[in-house]
Amino acid sequence: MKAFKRIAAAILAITMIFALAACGQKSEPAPQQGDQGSQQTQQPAADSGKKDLIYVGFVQVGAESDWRMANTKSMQETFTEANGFKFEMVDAQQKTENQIKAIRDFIQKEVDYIVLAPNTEAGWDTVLGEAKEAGIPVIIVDRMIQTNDDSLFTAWVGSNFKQEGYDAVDALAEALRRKGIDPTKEEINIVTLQGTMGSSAQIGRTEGFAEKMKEYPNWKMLDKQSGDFTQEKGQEVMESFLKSYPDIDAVVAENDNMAFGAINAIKAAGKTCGPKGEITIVSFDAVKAAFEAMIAGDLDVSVECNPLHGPRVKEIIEKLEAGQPVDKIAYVKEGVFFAAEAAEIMPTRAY
Ligand code: GYE
Repeated sequence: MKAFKRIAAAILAITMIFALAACGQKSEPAPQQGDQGSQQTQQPAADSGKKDLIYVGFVQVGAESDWRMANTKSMQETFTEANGFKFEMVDAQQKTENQIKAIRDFIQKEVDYIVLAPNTEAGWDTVLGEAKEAGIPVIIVDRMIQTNDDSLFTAWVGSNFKQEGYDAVDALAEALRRKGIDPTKEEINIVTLQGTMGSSAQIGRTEGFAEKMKEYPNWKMLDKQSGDFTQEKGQEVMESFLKSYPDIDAVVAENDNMAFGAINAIKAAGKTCGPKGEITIVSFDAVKAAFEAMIAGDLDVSVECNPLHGPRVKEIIEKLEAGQPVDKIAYVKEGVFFAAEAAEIMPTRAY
């Protein structure tokens, strides 16, 4: 499709030159269309005034968290004109229906690639079918979609959220140990602040944690509720948990921002948290502000989730442009960071 579009554009350009010449007008330097229909789709002609930009439409979830802001920045800094791209982003404000509309708009605009960070997993088949019909490759980043038809997307790059859930169990056990609490013996009462319900990050982290937590029959999950990945809602949910459960030992916050809300709620309730506090907090993402919260002694540990997908998607697009195969599914490697090491590691963090 892409090659076809470019060949058509080249033919059109040549036709226009002849038309102009036929009209007896002074011929300007031809407006180059880059490859002039050849298979080498990347390089514009040396004398071309304007590069042959690759048009990328990015459908973003929203601006709900530090992670998301870092993700947006990574995309914006990667898909620049200087790098050969025309880039447009839609902030869907955490609404899947806004994302579906944005995809339809990008199809209308005939973008070369659609990059989708799906808000929730379900309900993509129809609209991605429309993108496929239009010949526009869809690259999925961050969260995943549920579909029985793998041909609806070209590639996906993101995190193994279930693994992150497993890691959070190990992280909580270790954080307790570091406080002198034996995680295998004492009763540990836990509450979870869940992310956006139905999003891969929520599903994977909740399921992974629940599954691995079975290794500790002495741990009890008192309650789980969604804080929609925002600090504000995380704080609200934590406030209500603190009212309902007087003996919370640990909080699992499915992202750092909800942990920040939980810290506010805990302090407002006259309780303490962090490595020296009564309540142990485990969160996900490991954004810079989480390191600050660990250094401040409020947060025990954060399980990393890497948002820097811009360069990864660029590499996928470049391979596709060159006709090379790409991995259908690519997971990003991630670590776990504890408060005790936060001050040392913080300067090395990119987000
Ligand atoms: O953990 C959270 C963000 O999907 C991995 O979304 C992403 C999650 C991330 O709002 O902070």
